[in-house]
Amino acid sequence: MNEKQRSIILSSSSRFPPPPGVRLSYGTAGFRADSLLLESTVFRVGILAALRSLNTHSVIGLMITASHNKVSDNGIKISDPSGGMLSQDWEPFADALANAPDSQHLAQLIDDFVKKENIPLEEAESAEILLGRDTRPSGESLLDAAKQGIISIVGAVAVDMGVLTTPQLHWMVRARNKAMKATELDYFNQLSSSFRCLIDLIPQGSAVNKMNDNVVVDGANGVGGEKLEVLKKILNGLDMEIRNSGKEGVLNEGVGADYVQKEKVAPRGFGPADAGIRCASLDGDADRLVYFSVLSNANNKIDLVDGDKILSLFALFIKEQLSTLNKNEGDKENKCYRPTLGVVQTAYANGASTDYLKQSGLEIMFTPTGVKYLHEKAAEYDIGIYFEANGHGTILFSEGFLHWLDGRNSELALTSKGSEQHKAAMRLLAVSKLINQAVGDALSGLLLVEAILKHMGWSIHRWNELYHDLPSKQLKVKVVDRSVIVTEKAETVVVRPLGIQEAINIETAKYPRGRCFVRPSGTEDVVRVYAEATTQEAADNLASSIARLVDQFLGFGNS
Ligand code: 16G
Ligand code: MG
Repeated sequence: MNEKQRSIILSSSSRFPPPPGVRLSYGTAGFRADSLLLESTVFRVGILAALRSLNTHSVIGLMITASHNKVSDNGIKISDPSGGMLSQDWEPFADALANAPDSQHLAQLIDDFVKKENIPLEEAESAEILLGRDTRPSGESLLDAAKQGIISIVGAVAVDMGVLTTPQLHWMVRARNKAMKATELDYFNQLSSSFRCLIDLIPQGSAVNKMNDNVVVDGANGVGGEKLEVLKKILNGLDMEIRNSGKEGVLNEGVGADYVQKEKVAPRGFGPADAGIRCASLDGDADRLVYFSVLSNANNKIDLVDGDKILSLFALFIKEQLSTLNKNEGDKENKCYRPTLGVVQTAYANGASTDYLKQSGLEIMFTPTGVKYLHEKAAEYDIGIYFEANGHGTILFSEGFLHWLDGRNSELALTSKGSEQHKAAMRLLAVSKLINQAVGDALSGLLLVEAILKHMGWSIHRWNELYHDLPSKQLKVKVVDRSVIVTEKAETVVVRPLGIQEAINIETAKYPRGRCFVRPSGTEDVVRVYAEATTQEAADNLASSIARLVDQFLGFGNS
């Protein structure tokens, strides 16, 4: 790099020294820590985003958020040109940048990387980075640090998009790079018009009653609740009440999708008076969605309808529309395109959901935890549906299939307008516009669930009855060094330390339908344990005994 560029980096980075003695790592979905530790990291990620933009000749996104974590935490997620997560090849560079001890080392790292990747620095190229943040109070100053990082690369421009959900920012980055309309209003308009289209296509006589019409949403006291209030104003055809929209309570405190899914209790603001009503919960940056219904007689207990069941509902609907579309087409090659349809889950998927999906004739693949893995796998299909049990997921449509579908839809509009086949084509097209193609999105997911339930005439109970979850339990174990655990086969088998998997197998075999796995967290300094069995007591016992094993093998010995 030339002297001018070098001296800008040296002088601007000296204003953002790294906190002494702290090592931050890129993790599963970006950097996350106490907000007071993050200025330097966010500044440096600003530099990385500018370089990535130069390298890809595309718009990049930076989102300041710590998702479902506590309000005093914050973090930064990076959106690649496709709207997906940062390419994994760049993660080591992100790690190295964040941990460079001083400005000189930082400048050297950048210089080396620019040379290695042939990044067109100082070649009059321009770079553009869209910035978003959630509602955390630390967001504004961190956003400023990101801007300073971005503009310390010559030719790079930072565009502040304001307070957004994470999926909104990813959607905008994708739209910008496809030269599509990309404002927040465009996002809302696309969601509301495709939702309306699905509602207008509901078969006459679907059994909809008043109870089924109403949904109550927990906004986690975060950005999702705020945005839903805006969306609600332009939505037509959905009776929605929003609670925990952030005007009073604390972000993620006793509220939100992560809390509801992990604790299996109703969030604050919900109680026995809501028994029987369809309820949904978003996480702090609105990229996760779960449903639940409050039980009338127990203290805040709920029936949880998690990401696995959302996945099952989506898969069922898509499969039904595809088979209607291809009905009676026999061997007519050009008319009957049989798209590949695949479902992607992680080891956290409840075994009952996997059994159900298999019985429904769907192809299921497993990947490690983390959206970047699921998304990549789902993109291998014409229609790939992925979900984590925690409620993060979406449906991806391949360009090739959408192109064919568009053509088929126009043809059907001419030859058999309003036929079942034509409606199925229109529904699939509407789903592809409603559901976020960049990343899992609680707002668009919610609208799709609502549209499908109305289409089926189903209550939340009918939906929940698709299958019965096997009782499960999750625990976390504090260890000296979680990286000692190495897993394979989508995190279902531990290959290091030696011997631990054999011990897990022996323990698990004691429980009918027992299933158990351990994995190092990608976001916290812990090892996570998941156990499943036929009764809650058995799942609890299995999880506890495996947690003890983990502790024996690599803990502090303090079980
Ligand atoms: C991050 C991931 C989420 C995953 C979670 C696991 C993204 C956008 N988010 O929040 O998908 O389930 O990490 O956390 O990839 P853990 O590694 O601490 O269990
Ligand atoms: Mg989130």
